[in-house]
Amino acid sequence: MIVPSPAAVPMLFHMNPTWTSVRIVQLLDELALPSDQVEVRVPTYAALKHDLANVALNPLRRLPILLLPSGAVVLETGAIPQLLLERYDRDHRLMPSARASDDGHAHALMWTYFATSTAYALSSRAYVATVGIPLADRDADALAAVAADWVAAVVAAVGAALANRRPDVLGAAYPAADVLLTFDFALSGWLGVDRADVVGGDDRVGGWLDRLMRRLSFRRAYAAMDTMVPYTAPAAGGL
Ligand SMILES: N[C@@H](CCC(=O)N[C@@H](CS)C(=O)NCC(=O)O)C(=O)O
Repeated sequence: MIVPSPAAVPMLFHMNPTWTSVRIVQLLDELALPSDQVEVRVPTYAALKHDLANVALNPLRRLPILLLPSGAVVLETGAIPQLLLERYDRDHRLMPSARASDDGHAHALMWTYFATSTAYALSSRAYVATVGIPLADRDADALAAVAADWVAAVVAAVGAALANRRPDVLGAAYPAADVLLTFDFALSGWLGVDRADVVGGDDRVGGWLDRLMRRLSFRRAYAAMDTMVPYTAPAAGGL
């Protein structure tokens, strides 16, 4: 992958809809930026791993990578959305203003990192235990343990937040965190985790997830998963 230097606009490197970088692709869609404001590049796997220009951007050879016009490189799925929201969500459609006197911004920030750390730690555990491993060779006990941890940690927290009817997060008045968190739920479904486990049998969480998966931005960002995802949301409505 040849990286022009300096990039004219921020450049996001993303590869496929089962990778955490897809959260940022969806967030960019939600930000509704003109296409000349942030460019999305899709390298090949070989380029990510072996191309020297790419390895220089992230020696860990992982995505997402955000390359700024200054040449600065921003890594981490938590930091990139925060930066993009600070720069481009100027009318605070997706996340409450940090200057607001209530705690809406703090709450929203906490949930964006809940998605990209707490939830991701579990969804990626399921990914590693599943992807590329034939069904017969998978460690059923390990997968059951991930599903149990997922329900106890993620579904319980989301369920409690929804029950508290926060208007700013997980209620979609400001949907940035909800959008980021959709990835972990969708990935679990894609990995074959039962719908009952993905939402822990909690109808409120199930309804929230269904609404999120009906968002146009979700369908566009995850379009390539249509043929892969066993869990699909109902077709109408919006969050
Ligand atoms: N802590 C990093 C982790 C990034 C990460 O692990 N990305 C995965 C995709 S989900 C990756 O690039 N994997 C490369 C590979 O599997 O070879 C972040 O949150 O951005």
